[in-house]
Amino acid sequence: MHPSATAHPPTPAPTPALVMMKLIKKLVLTIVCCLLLSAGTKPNEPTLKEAFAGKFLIGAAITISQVLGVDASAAEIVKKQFNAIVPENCMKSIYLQPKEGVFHFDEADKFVAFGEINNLWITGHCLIWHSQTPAWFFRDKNGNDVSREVLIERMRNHIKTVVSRYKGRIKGWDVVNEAITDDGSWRQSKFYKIIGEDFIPLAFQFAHEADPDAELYYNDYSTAIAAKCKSIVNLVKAIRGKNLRIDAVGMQGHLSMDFPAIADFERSLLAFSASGVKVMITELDLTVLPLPQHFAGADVSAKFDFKNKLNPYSNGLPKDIELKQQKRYVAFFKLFLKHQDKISRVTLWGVTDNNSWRNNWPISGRTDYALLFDRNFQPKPIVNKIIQLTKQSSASPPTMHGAQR
Ligand code: 9MR
Repeated sequence: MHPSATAHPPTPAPTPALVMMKLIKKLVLTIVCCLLLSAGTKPNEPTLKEAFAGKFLIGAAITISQVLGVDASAAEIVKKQFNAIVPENCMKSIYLQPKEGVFHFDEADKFVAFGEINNLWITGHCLIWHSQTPAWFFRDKNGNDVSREVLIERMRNHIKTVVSRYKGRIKGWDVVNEAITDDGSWRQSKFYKIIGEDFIPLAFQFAHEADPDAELYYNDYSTAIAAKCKSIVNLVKAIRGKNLRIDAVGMQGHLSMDFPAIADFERSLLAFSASGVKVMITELDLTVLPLPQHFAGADVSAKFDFKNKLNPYSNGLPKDIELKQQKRYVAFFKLFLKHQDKISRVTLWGVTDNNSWRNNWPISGRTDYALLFDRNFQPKPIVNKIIQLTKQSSASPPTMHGAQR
């Protein structure tokens, strides 16, 4: 037998088509890897929304440039990593109704469409707030305060127009924002001064009438302060006592490195849950910058002169501070996971460090590092640490007021 009869035939030279196929395969693989990396997780790790699935929603406040695709890289992070959104600014009354009866829904419509296209839980923020309400709301044609009746009517009209426009599409509303001060007293806002404390139950009533299926929330900052917490619990009880709908208290999570103490935050979280509503951690961020003395919270009227010594990390965050921040973020996420049966949503107040409000409050023009994604649209190491936490977590036993979504 000829030796060549049992030997393998010589391998044919690769055809140009075969070479092309191999190249395309390689290219596709590279693109997939790059996409996975740029979207914020290692290829084999779950994204944030996958990691928190079945625990609570994980969301972000987004800007109109992200909605419009101008800030496209941040928008990609939102789509990949989060399953809930809230508008950082475009649904505040000063933008929606700058003049009486003249509504501008263009940006809000686009924000809602963005949420729907990307299958995100949409929260509206915020219907009634002392800040960013246009001046006309409280004034008559002579520039004097309007009567109680007129202000109630303006509130009714604003809430009904806005909530009914997005009926069935916006799943929950921050109905009243920041009505109680840190010492537990009523904020002396125009709403309070003209209408009295009834403005709150009235706002909840109007919102419910406009969309009976929407969840309704009270949202505030520094809720770990005992006196403030107590007044919010009383407020929740008063609203429920009138048989009005209130689904959750939003604990704004504007944290700093030493405020609040985790134990105080936990005490308030438990108190809100025990009052019969869900808890949401809204507006989460963690500033690493020094605050002017004795300053915490999120009072938007506070402004301090810019001082270089209060902007120490403009050229980068030192490793020790980064690690300290990671430790504190981890401690808070551990707390959220421990009470996942009471928490329905955790929302970051922004996507990347470069568009965080923290860079401009209470001093403008600083460089802060308060969020989970950096200025190059990359996940910080903390993202992976949080994801790892979800693999070990189990909730405390469900309570009567459990809030599993
Ligand atoms: O992040 C928002 C910032 O861009 C606005 O300039 C500011 C205007 O008042 O509001 C910020 O968002 C606030 C939110 O609506 C309510 N809680 C406190 C937030 C931070 O100030």
